[in-house]
Amino acid sequence: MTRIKWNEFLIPYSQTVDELKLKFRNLRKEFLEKNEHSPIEFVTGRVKTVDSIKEKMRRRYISEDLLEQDMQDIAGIRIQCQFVEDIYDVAKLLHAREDMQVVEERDYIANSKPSGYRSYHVVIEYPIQTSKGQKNIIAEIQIRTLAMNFWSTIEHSLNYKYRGDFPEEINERLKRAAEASFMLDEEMSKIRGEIQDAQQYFTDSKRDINNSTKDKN
Ligand code: 0O2
Ligand code: 0O2
Repeated sequence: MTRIKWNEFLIPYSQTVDELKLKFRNLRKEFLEKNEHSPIEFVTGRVKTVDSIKEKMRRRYISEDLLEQDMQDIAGIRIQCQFVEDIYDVAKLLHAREDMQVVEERDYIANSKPSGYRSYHVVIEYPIQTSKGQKNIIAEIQIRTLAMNFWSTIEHSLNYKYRGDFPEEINERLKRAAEASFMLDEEMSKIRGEIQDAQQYFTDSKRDINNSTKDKN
């Protein structure tokens, strides 16, 4: 078995994350500049650390030869949305794009994980141009609301502390917090029209103020 040269191995993943972050952030900008509601609120991304890759290889019995195909989140992008409805709009946008190919989807919103985790995962194949020509890279895009992200960030940090083996009381609290986060998303969806009108009003007023300041100068 050849030993992986990690620095070299991760270069295309880092390029993938950089390009995707830029593209999705620009998509948000485009919506805002056209004065439309953007289904994308924030975009973050990261390349999995070597330690984390090795740990997942052991846990999932992934061999070095199959690493590129079988570990789908070495390049990870996270798209946060205001409303649950936005998540499905983002998923549609991903399907319609010609610069990437959706290869798998996991809807942990309709089917939340036993932990209470909710998110929509889209696995894509993304072509990058390297010094040796084109290379297709697998990347995982996690689409979630701000509330889902809040819950999973806290649960993820606690996981580091307890290594998944939560005391019963914490487990119960996390489940209750997941239900509260679900209800928050539902409430926000119900008043979505009101919130969007308010946001539109705020954007229009800001533009009027900017224009009148420009006129004065
Ligand atoms: P941890 O473990 O959460 O503490 P910039 O382009 O300069 O604004 P930067 O600094 O490169 O961005 O990072 P960015 O894009 O703002 O966000 C990096 C964070 O994204 C990571 O934080 C992760 O929390 C999060 N993230 C994004 N996508 C994924 C994903 O698919 N999986 C996971 N696990 N995390 C993701 P940290 O501090 O690197 O890590
Ligand atoms: P990281 O970088 O620490 O976040 P597996 O890891 O085997 O369960 P698989 O089949 O690769 O999963 O894909 P899945 O379940 O679609 O996505 C795994 C990723 O989803 C995790 O990455 C987390 O980012 C997130 N995730 C899944 N379940 C949970 C959960 O219960 N709580 C939280 N907070 N996040 C979850 P990793 O591999 O853990 O890496």
